[in-house]
Amino acid sequence: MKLSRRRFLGLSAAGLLAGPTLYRPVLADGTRRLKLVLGNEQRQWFAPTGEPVALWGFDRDVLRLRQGEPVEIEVENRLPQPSSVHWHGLRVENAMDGVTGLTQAPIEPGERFFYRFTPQDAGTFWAHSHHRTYEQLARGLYLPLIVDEPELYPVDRDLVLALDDWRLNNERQLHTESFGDMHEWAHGGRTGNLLTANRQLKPAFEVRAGERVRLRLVNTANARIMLVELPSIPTWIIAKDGQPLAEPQPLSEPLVLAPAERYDVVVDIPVQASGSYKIRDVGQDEAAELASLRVAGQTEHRWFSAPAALPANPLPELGSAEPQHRLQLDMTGGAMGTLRKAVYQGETLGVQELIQKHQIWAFNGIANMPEQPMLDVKRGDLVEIEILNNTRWPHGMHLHGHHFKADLARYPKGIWHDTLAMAGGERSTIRFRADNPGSWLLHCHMIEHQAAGMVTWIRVAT
Ligand SMILES: [Cu+2]
Repeated sequence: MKLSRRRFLGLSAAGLLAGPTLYRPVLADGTRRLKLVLGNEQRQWFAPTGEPVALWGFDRDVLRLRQGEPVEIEVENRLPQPSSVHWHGLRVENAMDGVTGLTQAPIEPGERFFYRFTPQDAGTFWAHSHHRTYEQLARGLYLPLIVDEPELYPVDRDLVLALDDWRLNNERQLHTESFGDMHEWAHGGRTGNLLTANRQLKPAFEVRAGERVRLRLVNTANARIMLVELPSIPTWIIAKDGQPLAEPQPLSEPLVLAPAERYDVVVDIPVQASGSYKIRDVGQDEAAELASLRVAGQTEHRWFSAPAALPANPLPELGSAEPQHRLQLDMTGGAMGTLRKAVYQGETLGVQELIQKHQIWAFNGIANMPEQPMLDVKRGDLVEIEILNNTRWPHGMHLHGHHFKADLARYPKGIWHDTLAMAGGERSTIRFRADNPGSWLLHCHMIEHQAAGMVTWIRVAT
């Protein structure tokens, strides 16, 4: 079954969010130019009676790029704080990675920065601030990012679901006094009291009976691990963290979605379907609706076979050879943990002193960014890191600039990650080829944990 581009675009425009990006002119060298503005945003979550909720955001709902097409993205900062943009999961050049203090200086208020890169991989990604992230992400500075495959993947509808939680105060505005709350930083991080999908309350996406729908799930929350329950209809995972599965895998259980993780799934709306299918977070005491698929009408065509695999992205071969580097990363700290002291900015400090400096987690006994990288490698080296979660808390480990494989049985076998959810006490060996030169972060994406110590870096020689 193949749909024409025109039909696809028409359908997806109706389904919101997956419409074509409005590009500015193409430069002579084939580079697309576009602009993103970081600024204030208001959401009418409690209309008609309530005040709009004041957030920060990008000036669009979704960014859509094309695989292999160079882009120049002008980012203008109209916020009262310095900021930056990290292209989460895109294997860009190091200077474009958006990590302040490591790959670039912050973009000051009123200033701009030009990000230039060529997306190598098609798939589902997201862009977000990488400066004072615990505050800026909680205020809303993120944007779903789709890189389209050159050949249209055959579905009737392509929907993004950027899932978030927000903490509002009694006035139903962002709870800003709790940014930097050390108690939360030492526990599970900042979680909210209002869930949204695409910055909307329980949006209902219209679908038709008989349609095949691609859902791109992105967890954009600071720290909430979601357990996403999809409708009980035929469903397959086709990609994780932007990277296709070699074979689509049928899915019948809720999906664990740690902060920054993404899944692309395909669902087939039954031919006899009617009414509404809910998508819920069942990870909390009470299940909460995130969004729904509302059936309106019928398709004329039918899907007779399971979805095909997406074409693989050009990732480096990992092979089965002995790695050039093999090391351990021992995660410690947090509430109910065993951390007694750690090195912070070159000084060994006890727990009370660490807490005074807003630190409470450590990698290999070091809280926060060490002066020297955790690992120095040559370009192309194979690396294995055994990550030991010696804490009582789950974490979501994110490596910049590379994708890796892990050996956790919870995940479909052989898949790629840029972010790995790890339960308390769990261990996993990740394996990757360090083929992207530069300085790259390895950190927990439960952002309060990163801010309170769970971050290190590796350096890949040119
Ligand atoms: Cu963590």
